[in-house]
Amino acid sequence: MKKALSIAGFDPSGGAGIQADLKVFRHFGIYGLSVVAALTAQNTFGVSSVLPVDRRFVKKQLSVLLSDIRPDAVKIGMLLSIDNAASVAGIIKKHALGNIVLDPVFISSSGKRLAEKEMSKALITRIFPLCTVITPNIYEASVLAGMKIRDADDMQKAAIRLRDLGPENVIITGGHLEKAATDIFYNGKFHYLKGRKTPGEYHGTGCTFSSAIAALLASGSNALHAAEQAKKFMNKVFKHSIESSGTMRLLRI
Ligand code: PXL
Repeated sequence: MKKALSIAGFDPSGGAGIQADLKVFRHFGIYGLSVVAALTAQNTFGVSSVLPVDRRFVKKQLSVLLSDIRPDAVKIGMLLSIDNAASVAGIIKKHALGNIVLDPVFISSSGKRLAEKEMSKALITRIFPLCTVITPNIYEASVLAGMKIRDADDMQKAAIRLRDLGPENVIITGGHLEKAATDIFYNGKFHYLKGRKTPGEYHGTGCTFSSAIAALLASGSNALHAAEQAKKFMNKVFKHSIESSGTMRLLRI
């Protein structure tokens, strides 16, 4: 059985982070491994508090796990501290792991900081060169590329800039641009991942999409095929989301 590892944050609501990733891995028939890099206290209204896991303990979780089990893909989500980004990069290099998917996480939908201030620099210098795929949304891509993104042309420019920083494939998700829910996939050529914008706020969309890509890479898909299948999966889960008492709906995975 193929295996995928999620290195991400803990979300008690199960909509984002490690719990969401494990459900997605299971959906695609992939055995899920996980290393917790941060804790959160949150519900469907938003994130109330965050707590980093000490970098030495993140490193310990990874080195003990990887001395035994080798994942076929790795999804990296909320790391919270720059120290954690450095630890994760070091271990991925040491074990020469492949099929690395980075979902850059800076801020929650409710506005809570989920990363230290200099995280974009740490991700670019440490993690980007290791990545098979990165999956920023419009906001994350604009922070990472250092430019405003107002339309589809800007998305293309940002994708080129980001790929120049090291990742093999860049996907900028367009769900946060008005009207469009088309994602741009760039691997030296542009491809478009079509979706209909589904009304409402959804919890954990970035986590769900990126872990679906990791699962598909683990099962042997190439990056473009993985992205296309992951987008189809997203279009399906949006349709069957779960009502919550908070401001965000939960995805049914
Ligand atoms: O979607 C960003 C995100 C990632 N990881 C965890 C989160 C969130 C947003 O709330 O809680 C653990």
